[in-house]
Amino acid sequence: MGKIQQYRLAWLTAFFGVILGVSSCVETVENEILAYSNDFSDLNLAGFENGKLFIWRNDTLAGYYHNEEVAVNLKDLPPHNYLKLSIEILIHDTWDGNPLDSLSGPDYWYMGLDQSETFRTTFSNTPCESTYCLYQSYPNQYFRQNRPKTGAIQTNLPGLCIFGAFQNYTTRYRVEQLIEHTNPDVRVFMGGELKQLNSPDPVCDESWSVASIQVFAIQTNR
Ligand SMILES: [Ca+2]
Ligand SMILES: [Ca+2]
Repeated sequence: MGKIQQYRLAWLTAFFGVILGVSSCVETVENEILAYSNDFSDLNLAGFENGKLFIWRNDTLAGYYHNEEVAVNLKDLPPHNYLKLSIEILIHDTWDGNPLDSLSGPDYWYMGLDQSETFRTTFSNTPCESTYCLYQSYPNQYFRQNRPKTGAIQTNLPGLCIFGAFQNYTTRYRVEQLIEHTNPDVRVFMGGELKQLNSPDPVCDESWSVASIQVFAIQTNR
């Protein structure tokens, strides 16, 4: 091999080495498909477990729920190595957030795929003063001390039950999660673990409902 050929070979090796190095390090999205979208406006509960609907302020919602789990089973999703979930939920009435006082909290909300819980947090709808504040974990996982309603997309809604006559007692959130997943079928679940031992009607004291669920199938170059 002549000197020029050796030089060319070395150069080509370096060149393709850089290309391969870049492509193996940087993960880019090749395809993103909205595989499932349900805002319950057409009363569609196909594939649901514990699905139930009610109308609140001219909007059809799934719920309302207390210490319950709701799930939707989806089949034949487009090829993917990630799923992105975007779920809008409404947190009604007197959620208490983080406190470990054995009477009123923590008030957990969680979600996950198949058998795996991927997100667990708490919400608080309580007024927050300098002398008294029940913090929530959202938008982080439990346990973090964020002020009530941190990360909300809407707060000026009345409560559903015990504080149905009062503004600012329902809070709307859009919870988003990007999760590694490849199987064409999936079970998306979410649930509440609420505690209100000093209330004669805990379901009226605090509850939650689902306004919409979107599932995106994402394929990257990996
Ligand atoms: Ca409460
Ligand atoms: Ca509570």
